[in-house]
Amino acid sequence: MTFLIAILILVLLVVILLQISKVSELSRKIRGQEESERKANDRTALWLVVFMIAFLIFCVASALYYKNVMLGYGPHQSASAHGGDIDSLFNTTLFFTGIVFVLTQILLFWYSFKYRYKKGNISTFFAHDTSLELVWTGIPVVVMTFLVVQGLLVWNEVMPDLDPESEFLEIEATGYQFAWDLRYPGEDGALGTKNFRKIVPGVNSLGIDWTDDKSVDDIVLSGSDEIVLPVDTTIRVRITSKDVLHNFYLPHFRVKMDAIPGLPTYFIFNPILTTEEYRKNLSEYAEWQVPSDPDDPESKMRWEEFNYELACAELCGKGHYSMKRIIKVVEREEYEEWLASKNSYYLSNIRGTANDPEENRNRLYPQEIEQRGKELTSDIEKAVSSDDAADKIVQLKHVFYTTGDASLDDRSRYELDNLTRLMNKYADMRVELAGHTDSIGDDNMNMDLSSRRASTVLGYLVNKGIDASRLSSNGYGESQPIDSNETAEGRKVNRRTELRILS
Ligand SMILES: [Cu+2]
Repeated sequence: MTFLIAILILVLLVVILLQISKVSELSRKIRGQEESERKANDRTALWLVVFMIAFLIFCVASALYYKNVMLGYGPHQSASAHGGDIDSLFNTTLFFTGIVFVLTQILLFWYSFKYRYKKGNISTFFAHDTSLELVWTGIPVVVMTFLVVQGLLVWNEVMPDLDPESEFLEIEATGYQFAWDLRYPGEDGALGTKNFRKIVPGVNSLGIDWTDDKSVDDIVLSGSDEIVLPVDTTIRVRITSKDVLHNFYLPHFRVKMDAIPGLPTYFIFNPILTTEEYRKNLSEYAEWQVPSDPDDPESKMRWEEFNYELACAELCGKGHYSMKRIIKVVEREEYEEWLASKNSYYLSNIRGTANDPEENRNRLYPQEIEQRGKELTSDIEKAVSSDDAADKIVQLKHVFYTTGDASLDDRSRYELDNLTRLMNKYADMRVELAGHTDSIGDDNMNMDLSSRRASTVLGYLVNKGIDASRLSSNGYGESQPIDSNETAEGRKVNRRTELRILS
């Protein structure tokens, strides 16, 4: 029995020894793992610091590398009067946010390094610190207030209420999928009123009210025309949209505004650099002194091909990109010339058509009177200088009578006043006034009517002080048609008053 107990004790001792050696072997293993984990932690922490340094260097270096393609730096100085203030506002914001950015990155990575796992380290716990709260609330409040006030000052430069009496050019931009309609005021400097109820697709797509005198000389640029603007001029852009949200963005002038259906917006800017001047600035930079077409070394330099751009800065649909337009800023005189070369939309597309409002039909606009004066002057000058008898006949295209009667329509006055002026200019000119009718009606009655009409014109001229001895009048009735009497148009041409220069 004693022997048995001794053997059992021995076996148990062996088991204990074996277990002890196992435990020490296991603890040796664990100790090694801990060591390697510690090393891995140290390595990661160090790499984080290395990454931080590389990342900050990359941020600064890439900003410096791309400086010259960013607006506000290098060649892309602002082309508008207020743009410099926007650029410096961006710089001020960049300064403050830059400090915060660099500091937070350094702290983030440095703390990851410093407070990596170390045996025996215990985190400190604190629930509240009033002075810290004050610091991280107070500093942003002060900085934000400063930035907001600066921003408001700049905003007021772009959105002032202009005195309607002051000198400025107002144009209107209407966005739609996918283009802009640009409307310029004509000589009167004022845009006519609009009403969406007056929109007629293809005819009056802007809904301009043609009965408003201000709209008569308005110019509407067609889709691909350059938008020409005068330099050193306050320009107010009225911005609207016909369908979805668009955005009128002139990056080089630092202006950008949403075009909202039903809610007209605007901005004001003053271009200070013409396209030519801007190109000249660009030409001083090496990256602009390369051919504009990389495949063609003979092509123009990049700076020569530069143009200001209008872009739609709202993702308004799949044709969004095609809303890009070229803006050309020129000297005042060149702008005036360009504007004068553009025709009034109303006078060239609406006037005299079925779309011309009823109340405009019996009116004559100053532009038309001027145009008619020019026409008659050149017709008479041609007749005077020509030796051909056929050229001696000038049609008085804008002399009208009441139907079937010889009394003058009120609108004839302008043509006859022009004729009076020309009769005074060519003081020895003797003329015959000839009345003609179409073939409708009785021959004798037509003869009588045409002769009465011619003598009405003669009477008008005598009344205006032209010596009666220089004038004669004759009625030719329907005897000398110049067009077919079978059609209404032909008859209209045949009913006419002519001037024949006798000497
Ligand atoms: Cu758009």
